[in-house]
Amino acid sequence: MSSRRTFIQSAIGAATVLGCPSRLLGMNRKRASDRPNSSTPLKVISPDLQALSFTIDNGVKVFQLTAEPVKRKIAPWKTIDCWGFNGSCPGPTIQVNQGDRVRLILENRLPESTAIHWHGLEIPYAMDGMPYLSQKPIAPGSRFAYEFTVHQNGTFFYHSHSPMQQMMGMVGLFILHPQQAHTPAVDHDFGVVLQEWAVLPNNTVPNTASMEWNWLTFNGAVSPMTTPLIVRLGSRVRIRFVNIGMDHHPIHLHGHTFVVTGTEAGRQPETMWGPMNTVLVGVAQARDIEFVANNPGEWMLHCHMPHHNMNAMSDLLGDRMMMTADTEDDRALRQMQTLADDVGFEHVHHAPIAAGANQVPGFPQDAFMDMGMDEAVAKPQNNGLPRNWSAMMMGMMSLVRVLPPDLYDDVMRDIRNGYISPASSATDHSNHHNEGGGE
Ligand SMILES: [Cu+2]
Repeated sequence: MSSRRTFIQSAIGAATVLGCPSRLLGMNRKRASDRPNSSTPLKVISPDLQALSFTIDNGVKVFQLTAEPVKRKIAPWKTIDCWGFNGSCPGPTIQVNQGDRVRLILENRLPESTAIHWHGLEIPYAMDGMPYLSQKPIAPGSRFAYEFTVHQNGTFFYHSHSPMQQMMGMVGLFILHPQQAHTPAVDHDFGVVLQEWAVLPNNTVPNTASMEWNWLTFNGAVSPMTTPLIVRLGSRVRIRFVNIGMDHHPIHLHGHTFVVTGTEAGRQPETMWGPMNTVLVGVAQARDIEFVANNPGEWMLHCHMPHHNMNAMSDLLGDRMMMTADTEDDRALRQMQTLADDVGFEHVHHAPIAAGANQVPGFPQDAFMDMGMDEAVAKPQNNGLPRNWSAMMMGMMSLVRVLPPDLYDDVMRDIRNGYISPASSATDHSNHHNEGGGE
């Protein structure tokens, strides 16, 4: 069971020993691409979201979008009542090519009127999706056909222009591919929608009037339920971020340096590509980042706002009060264990604390909170991660798994076959697991 995990860990370790990233890059470059033709743009993968299919009518690509209430499981123990499209929140990802004629037929199954705005698209005014300005509000039960030719390329998005509907989740990626892939060509292309939600404990409906967000999602999931981005060591990777919400999100990638190659208005000239490892994705903005995945490992990708990489544990507490007096190790652990037992997760026993911890003002902060839920979020993309990897994965966060070629091929095969490897029993790398911190 853990043999392959061990193999993955040791292979990553071995590759690290080789050191020099450029050497790794050269070594793997030939095998880095799965692409038949590097001048054809890659389809964008938006983890945890579906792509929207289309039909062709006289050369026009026709998409059907249904605006409707959606139940979205954002965490293993939390499903919210949001609004979205085609049963999904965010809505399914639309991908078309520069120059395409597209028709997007919106059917409104919401209990109120709506319309869709195509954010940043230079299209005829009548297609802009502004109720009372460019069109009549689309009444519940009725439809409206948007039709235009796209002449831009880049990372765009669609959304309801009604603010409260936006905060209920009515957004989706709209990728406009260039006719020829941008150079240098990428080997992996991902899209991620950033959203935030205010959902009180034991509630399911977001409070769209609140300014205090307790759930923050990548593509409609909080970590550790977010699906990792799987990339081959040495490959060139693009990740596209879109932010619709009330906060700006500084998105940080571990272990790599990237450049921002695009904004919500399309490709940036190369002269703008300064090195970064954190990109601020402002409200209503898109940012494309690109990097060479030359550093093997399981790298965090997350918003760096501290409250944005936390989950709302109050939901696990249910109607119990968090007892802040429970700072004694035994009592705190007992309390956390009852929570964990309730939901079937593993309360990790536990990151070490100092003997005199209670004498220190401010204690505890993160102590006692480690809660692993590897089984609850098991999926092929997580195969090979160390035991309790999920314990510190929270909020607006995912992993970029930079895997050596053979291991990359293994995980991709598992994804195709839907194979989930059994959870490993050993804890590895243990950045959180020093002496005294058993399993
Ligand atoms: Cu954030």
